[in-house]
This record gives sequence, C-alpha cells and structure tokens, in this order.
Amino acid sequence: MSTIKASDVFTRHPLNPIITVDHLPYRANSVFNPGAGVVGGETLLLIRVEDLRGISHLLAARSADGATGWRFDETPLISPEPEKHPEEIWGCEDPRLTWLPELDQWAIAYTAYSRRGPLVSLAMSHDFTDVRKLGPVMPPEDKDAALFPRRIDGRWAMIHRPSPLRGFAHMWISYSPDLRHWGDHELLLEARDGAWWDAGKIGLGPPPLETAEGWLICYHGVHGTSSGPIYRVGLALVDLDDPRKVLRRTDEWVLGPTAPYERSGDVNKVVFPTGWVLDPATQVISLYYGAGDSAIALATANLEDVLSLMRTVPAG
Ligand code: BMA
Repeated sequence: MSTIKASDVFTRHPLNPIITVDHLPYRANSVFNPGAGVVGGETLLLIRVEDLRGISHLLAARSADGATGWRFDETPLISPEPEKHPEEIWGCEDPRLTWLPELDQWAIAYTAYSRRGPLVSLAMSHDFTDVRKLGPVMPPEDKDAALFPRRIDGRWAMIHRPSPLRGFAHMWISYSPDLRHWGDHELLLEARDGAWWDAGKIGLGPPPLETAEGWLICYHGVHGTSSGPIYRVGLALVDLDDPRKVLRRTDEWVLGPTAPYERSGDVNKVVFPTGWVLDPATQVISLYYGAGDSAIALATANLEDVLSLMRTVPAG
C-alpha cells in the first residue's frame, strides 16, 4: 500500500501568486489572508487589503475558475468604522467565511484591531453585496476564528485563538445559542513545545470542513528562529459529533514557505491559509493563503489524499 507523504498532499498553482496588489483597482500596500467561498457558481475571495497607512479592509473578488480572471469590487465590503465600532480603529483583517444553511447567510469572522489588541468580530452577508456587522464576540487578544457551518447539539460552535498572559497560544472552541453570546470555552488543540514547527503558537486557518471521517482542521504553526518566525501549515481531524475530541493530527507540516513569494515579502517565510473550497464534483480542495503577508496564493489537494494521510498520522 502506498502512503502519501505530508509534504506531497498539496500542489501549488502554476500561476502563483494568483493575486497581487497590482491586480487591485486602486493603490494599496498588499493583499493577503483571504476568506473563500462559492457564491452564485463562482469562487469568491474576501481579501485583506492593507492600505498605504497600514490599516486593513476587506474587499470581495470573484473568479469563474477560482484561479484567474479575478474581478474586484470597487469599494470594500468591510471597512473600519471606528465611530460605530471603536474596536476597528486599526483595521479589519484575516476574514474566514462559513456558509450557514440554516440562516441562508454567510458568517464572516474577522480580526478587528482595537487599541487594546486584536479581537474577534462577526458579520453576516447573503451574497457579499450586503453586510451586517454583529460586533465583537471575543475580547482581546483573540484572533484566527471561524464558525462551524451548522449547530452541534443545538448550539453554534466557533474555533478561535486567545493569546493568554501565561503560557502558549492554543486553539480553543466556544459555543453560542445565538451567535452573539459565547461560552463553555474549552481548549481544543495545543501548540507543541521546544523545537517543533508548531511550538508556542498555533491558530485556525480556514473554517472546519466536514468529511466522512471528521471535521478537517487546517491550522498554522509558528516556529520562532533568530531571524524571525516561520509560518507553516498542519492538519487535524476532530470528531463530527463532538469536535472537542481530537482524532488525528499531523506531526509534519503539509505546507511551508519554500516558494520565493512565500519566503520573501513584507513578512518573510509566511504561509498563512485562511480559505478553502471543496469542489463537490472533483473532490479537490482549493486552499487559499497569504504568502509573505504580501500576496495571495493557491494550492490544491485531493480530499481522498488528505484523508489517507490522516489515517496514517498519530491520534490527536
Ligand atoms: C499573524 C497575523 C496574520 C499575519 C501573520 C504572519 O499573527 O498577524 O495577519 O499574516 O501573523 O505575519
């Protein structure tokens, strides 16, 4: 039986980086860390645009094939509105998109950069032509949040990453009856220690993806070095009925900064996934990620390859 290696599961798109700041209809510093979804038969990316002050907003881009021919909105879908939302004073960053069939709406979890540090905010949209901000749902510091697409045991569930004053920055899970009030916070996945690639700090990438073998979790891990951090990507599987149970976790990373556009940018050596889309016909996952905090790149994987890898990795 042949076993697929962790580093062979994802294939970079030949046109990477698929979106750079030069594609935008206006001047900005950088584009990165996009949320992803399928809307009206097209791939929609909600991209983080860092403007020439350093403040980020979120802009919708659409493409028929998910890789080329991107069309950009003229105005941002989500911009900082510090008068109404003081927590957004220094920007709106790193959105994750989850389609909620029960509400017939998308949930957008994003980082609002407040004077007290980054926090998790939620907004709702029907098709990314409208938006309704629900405001902050987690106090600072907290980021890298995304919703599960359906209730679990009657409640909405969200993964997020608080940064505590003591100890490492791990991934947590919290529950809500109404998307506004969140509680029953529990530790979900821990950063490892020492020399590991995901020691000290980890955070959720795109939203959990439902598979026959569990919710597939994609996360970034940070390895501190004397020349700065290296951001890489790993996978885990958690139980469908009780996502607090971690079933499997890759020891090795599945994606790390090796391409030139990942190794050098505003921040060097960063692969930071924030969106993915599963094609129901081909069972191919398209993973969208920020490269070097400067551009947007795409890597694809067969879901079956991912699941066969997960069958070989240690229990979580
Ligand atoms: C994280 C976030 C991301 C960024 C990444 C790499 O902490 O700030 O927005 O892409 O670092 O610099």
